[in-house]
Amino acid sequence: MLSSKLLTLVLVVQPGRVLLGMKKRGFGAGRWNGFGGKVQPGETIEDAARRELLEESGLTVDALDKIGNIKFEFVGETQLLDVHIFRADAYNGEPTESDEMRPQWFESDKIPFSQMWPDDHMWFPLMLQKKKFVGYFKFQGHDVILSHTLEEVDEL
Ligand code: 8OG
Repeated sequence: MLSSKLLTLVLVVQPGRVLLGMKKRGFGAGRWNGFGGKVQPGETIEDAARRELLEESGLTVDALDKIGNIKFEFVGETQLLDVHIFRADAYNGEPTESDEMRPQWFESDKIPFSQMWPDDHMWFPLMLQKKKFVGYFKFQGHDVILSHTLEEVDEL
């Protein structure tokens, strides 16, 4: 039986561009990603998403839209990562480098998928079109997807 760990991920989107951060250390280091991390005890998932966004990018947001949920299995590991993905279309503050992330804007048609988690190119187009989705990805190591499901849903 696999246990699961709750994680958040926030994509800040502006017309024609997306804010990503280069992960400087830890899990996913060397990859561009949205901002997020583990949900702490006593926190709601959305509170955690806001806290991690602020800690990693220096930004606050008014509205966060739930956009996706992906579960990740890593062969040989007993914990599923249950990642709750949010999109924000407006933000306050200036993107600021943190210990963990170096933020940078990317044009929506120049997203650096070759330097991102290998599942991202499959669901980023849905996220950019504001379509909601659920998925499951089974990884061998951090680079190889052995199998996956991904489907659009009306509600999360
Ligand atoms: O706290 P930590 O930095 O370890 O959290 C991991 C972050 O990485 C969290 O925001 C969730 C996110 N993440 C995964 N897997 C994947 C993935 O395959 N693609 C993307 N874009 N993000 C992921 O854990």
